[in-house]
Amino acid sequence: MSDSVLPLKGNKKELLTALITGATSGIGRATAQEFAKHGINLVLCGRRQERLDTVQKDLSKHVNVHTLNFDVRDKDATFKAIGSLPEAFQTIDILINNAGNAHGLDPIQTGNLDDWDAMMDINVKGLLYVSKAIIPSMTERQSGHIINIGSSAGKEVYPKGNVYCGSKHAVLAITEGMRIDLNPFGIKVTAINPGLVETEFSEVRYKGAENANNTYKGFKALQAEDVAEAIYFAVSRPAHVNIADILMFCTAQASSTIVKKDL
Ligand code: NDP
Ligand code: 8X3
Repeated sequence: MSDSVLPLKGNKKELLTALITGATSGIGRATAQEFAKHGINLVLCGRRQERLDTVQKDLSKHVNVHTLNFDVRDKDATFKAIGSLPEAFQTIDILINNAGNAHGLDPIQTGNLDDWDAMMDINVKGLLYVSKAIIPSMTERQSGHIINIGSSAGKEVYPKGNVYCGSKHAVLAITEGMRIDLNPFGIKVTAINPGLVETEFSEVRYKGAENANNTYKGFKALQAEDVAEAIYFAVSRPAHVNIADILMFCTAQASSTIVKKDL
């Protein structure tokens, strides 16, 4: 299926290109797969080159794919990588700011400083660096769509969530700020805020698969593909429609702290 002529401002007729951060795993990788199904060319970003190569190999059968290996915490590396894009990939129509994780789950009084740095540097500052590298070309063209992956943790705070929730509240505030500032340029800005999604997220949070195993037991969590479909829904709306904000849970989840489990 190739319905990649999506309704961005200006009725662009050539194929669209999306840059996805955190495309080596979970929601980012599933979004790359979903976009490839719809004929959207891809710039896939992450730190694990082997995984980038695997996803590229898989999706190159359907669309043009370029990979960028950089750590979003590293300002210079971020600008250098995005500045190095070959001409065919320089026009980014859709930016998916997805790279991010929770690091640790501790009460504030015993929280780990390195974990705090990681969450603020990756989830908040990394998102800003990538956006800063891409937004000028969108304002110049007066066209584009930015989708920031927030979280239900950006809308409510739960025990031991402190800094991760803070980082995701910041993502939501920055998203709303982007929507206001980019309004004169006709650029769409969307927040996608999922609850529990079964990815490698918990392995990172608990620093290893062993400890993470219980997170998704006893209920069917959202799958990365469910979120990817919501993202594609947002990018495929008509030119006059901007999906501002989606909060999505699995059926078993009612809030950050209420999950119906059959254990
Ligand atoms: P995963 O752990 O599966 O994926 C995280 C991705 O982020 C990986 O591709 C990783 O790539 C990338 N990443 C992490 N740190 C960096 C870094 N410093 N520089 C560049 N890339 C980085 O988790 P999810 O797919 O679940 O998470 C994706 C987003 O969704 C995150 O923003 C997360 O906060 C959010 N989210 C997740 C939920 C969940 O329950 N899973 C719920 C709500 C929101 P690599 O290691 O190769 O660099
Ligand atoms: C990830 C979902 O509930 O672990 O953002 O914060 S949660």
